[in-house]
Amino acid sequence: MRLFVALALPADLRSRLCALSAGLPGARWVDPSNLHLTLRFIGEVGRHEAEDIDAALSGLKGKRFSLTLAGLGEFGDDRRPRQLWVGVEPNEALERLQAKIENALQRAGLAPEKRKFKPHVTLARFKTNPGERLHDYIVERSLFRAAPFEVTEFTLFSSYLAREGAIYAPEAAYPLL
Ligand code: 2AM
Repeated sequence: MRLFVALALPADLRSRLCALSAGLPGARWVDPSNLHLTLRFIGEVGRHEAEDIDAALSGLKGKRFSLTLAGLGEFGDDRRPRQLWVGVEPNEALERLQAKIENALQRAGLAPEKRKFKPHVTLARFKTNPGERLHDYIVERSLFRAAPFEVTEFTLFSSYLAREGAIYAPEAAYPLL
C-alpha cells in the first residue's frame, strides 16, 4: 500500500478552501474530501512495514495545538507550475509534531526524508499552464486567512490511484493529548 501521514481538515475549513477552488483555467482542483496537510509522505510499503509504522506512530506522544491556514503560493516555476497551495502561519508545534513523526518513522526503519518540510495544503495541480492568470489568482487572494482550528490528532492515510484520480482513506488516527 501507498501511505502518507497527514492532518485531516475539518469540514468547515475544507468548504472554505473549496470556495477558493474556481476561476483558474488548466487547474485540476483537489476533490474537497481529499484536502489535507501532509506531514510525511511514506510511499509504497508492505504489510509488515505498515504494521511497524503504525506501532511507531501509536507510541508517539504529542500535544494538541492550534493551526491557521493563510496565504497562497505555487510550487514549480513560471514555465511549469506544478501545484497551487494554501500555506500555514508559522507554527512551532506543527514543526515539532512533524519532527517527532520523522523520528518515529526512522526508528521504524524508513530512510530519512531529504526534502525540507514545507507545510501546505494542495488546492490544485495543473493540466496546462494558466500563465499570467496563476500569478493574478495568487495576488488577488494573498490576504486569505482561515479561522484557526484545533489539531487533536494526526492520521495515517492510504492512497489509491483510481481512474477518477487519487482516493485517500484514513487507516489509523493518533490522538494528541
Ligand atoms: P502534495 O499535496 O504536495 O502533492 C498524498 O499523495 C500526499 O503525499 C500529497 O499531499 C502529496 O503532496 C504527498 N506526496 C506525494 N508524493 C510525494 C513525494 N514523492 N514526496 C513527498 N510528498 C509526496
